[in-house]
Amino acid sequence: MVDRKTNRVITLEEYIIQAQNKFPGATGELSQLLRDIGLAAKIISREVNKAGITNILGEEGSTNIHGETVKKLDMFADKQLISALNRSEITCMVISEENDGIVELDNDGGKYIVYLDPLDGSSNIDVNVSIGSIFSIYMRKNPDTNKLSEEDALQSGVQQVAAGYVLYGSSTLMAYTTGLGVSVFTLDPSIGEFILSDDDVKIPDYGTIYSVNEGSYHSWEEGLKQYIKYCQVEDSETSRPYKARYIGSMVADVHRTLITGGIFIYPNSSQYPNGKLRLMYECNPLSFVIEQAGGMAIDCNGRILEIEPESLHQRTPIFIGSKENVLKVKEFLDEYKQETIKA
Ligand code: AHM
Ligand code: MG
Repeated sequence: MVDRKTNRVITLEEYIIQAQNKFPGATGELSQLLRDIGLAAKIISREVNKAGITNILGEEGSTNIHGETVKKLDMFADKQLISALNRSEITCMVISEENDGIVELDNDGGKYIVYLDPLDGSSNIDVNVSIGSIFSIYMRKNPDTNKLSEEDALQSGVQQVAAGYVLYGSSTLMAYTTGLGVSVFTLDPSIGEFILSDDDVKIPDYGTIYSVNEGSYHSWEEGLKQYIKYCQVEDSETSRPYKARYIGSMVADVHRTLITGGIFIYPNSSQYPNGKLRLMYECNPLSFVIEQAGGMAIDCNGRILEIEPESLHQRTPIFIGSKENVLKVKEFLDEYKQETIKA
């Protein structure tokens, strides 16, 4: 996007400073934090792009706290993001998919807490398919106490002050919100800068793509099975059957949903009774972005952002995307829940 006054492109750095200047009392700390994440994203993007040639591909050899095999790039991304956040001494602690418990940073007086999924979709790393980084930023709940605790960090998604993601796809892009709409920046590798590509993205109210791992069909609730059948039935008025698209990287699937509309689902199932995806560093940040773009995100009961978290790494089912699609799946879930209750 080109600045109309100056007729030139706007970089992430410039955009953040311009946004900050609209709030005369702002300390600039959140702006600095977003710039730090932008810097780490560039370094991770460089490494992702040369992964095949530097022999960084493959497994690191250990398993993370969820028992999943850790890839080398996961660890690299985790280290880069944490050290970028440590630089400016604004963040007191980080909670990351790759670390059990809280990671205390050097500045225990910092007022921000950052949740990270450093490299989401890691099963796609070795096959050259899009992956991403996700971040979610909160103010510390008890800034006056000396000791940092999990309690400081356990806040519902509505308390997020900013959230976003970086998608390492055919190009690298960063999308984020501070609660005033969603801005998207694309990395221009020739100058090493994120350039503003859209400063108020809106998700279509209705879309014709559904995105779910259908291999798990037989372990779903009846309501979801019936909804997916509904997506597949022909009906010209609602442009059905829908198309099925599933990348297996939440960031990529949700970004496509943001742009084209439709729905992304990772449900509860007999295999994953509470869903698979993590509330604090996968579902909350992406729900904040989608809601800010005019969409919706729910679990089986209500808004994802209103879930009161009980633990740092808890999981939740998620139904996220265009308003009309999310309301439709909710109708099916509610209808069949009622039937189970009656039976
Ligand atoms: P990860 O954080 O270990 O990469 O796992 C999360 C990923 C999501 O990006 C994606 O939506 C999901 O796992 C895919 O899971 P599945 O292979 O069960 O469909
Ligand atoms: Mg993940």
